[in-house]
Amino acid sequence: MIRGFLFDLDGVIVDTAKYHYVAWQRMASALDIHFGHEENEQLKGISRVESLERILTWGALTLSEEEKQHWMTQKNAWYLDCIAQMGAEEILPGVAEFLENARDQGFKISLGSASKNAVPILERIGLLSAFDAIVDGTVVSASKPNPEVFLEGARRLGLPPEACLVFEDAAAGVEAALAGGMACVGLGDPLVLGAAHRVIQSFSEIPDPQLLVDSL
Ligand code: B16
Ligand code: MG
Repeated sequence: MIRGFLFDLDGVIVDTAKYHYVAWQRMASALDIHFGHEENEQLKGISRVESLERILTWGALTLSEEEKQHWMTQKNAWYLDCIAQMGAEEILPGVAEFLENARDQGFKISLGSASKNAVPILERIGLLSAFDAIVDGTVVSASKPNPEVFLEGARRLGLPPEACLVFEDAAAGVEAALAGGMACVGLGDPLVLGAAHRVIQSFSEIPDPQLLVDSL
């Protein structure tokens, strides 16, 4: 029986992929590497360091550890500029209502995000208090599709993995949820997220959490 929800952040609660794109694009263009929307799609759910490694591989560029550190700091500074103006209006459709209903129905709720910026983002959009636990990139080191981020979320909610349902927008995240032995609902393209138990376009489609759980 599902008693807990584990929410990815970027692409599930807010669309920060567009801001990651701006920041990585700026870096790639400074390094003379092609970086388009197709490449950005492949970085969804992937940690900052692994994202950098992938971009360097695409550009066949080798950097020293110091240079890599420099570009990660620079990329994050550009990203922080982008998210500085975020507010509650950026919460994706139906999310706030779904979270409220989930709490009312007694579900436990954790974040399971690869981002190291998750807490400031949740503060800015006013949703930090909606979570019983926060597991983010400052807590875990293994990148999705490793299930660590969701296993730690389940542990912090005091639930076994099979009692948890993960919400994910990235193929790597769906893979992580399944590898952790959890149910998974994908948010977005069924062609990308087909391995999930169910794919929806938005939480507005199904505002009643118990109904969604019963449909799996
Ligand atoms: P940061 P999620 C992930 O968040 C993003 O999808 C991914 O594109 C990003 O590189 C990663 O967080 C790290 O983010 O640079 O802020 O630490 O989808 O797992 O919530
Ligand atoms: Mg995501």
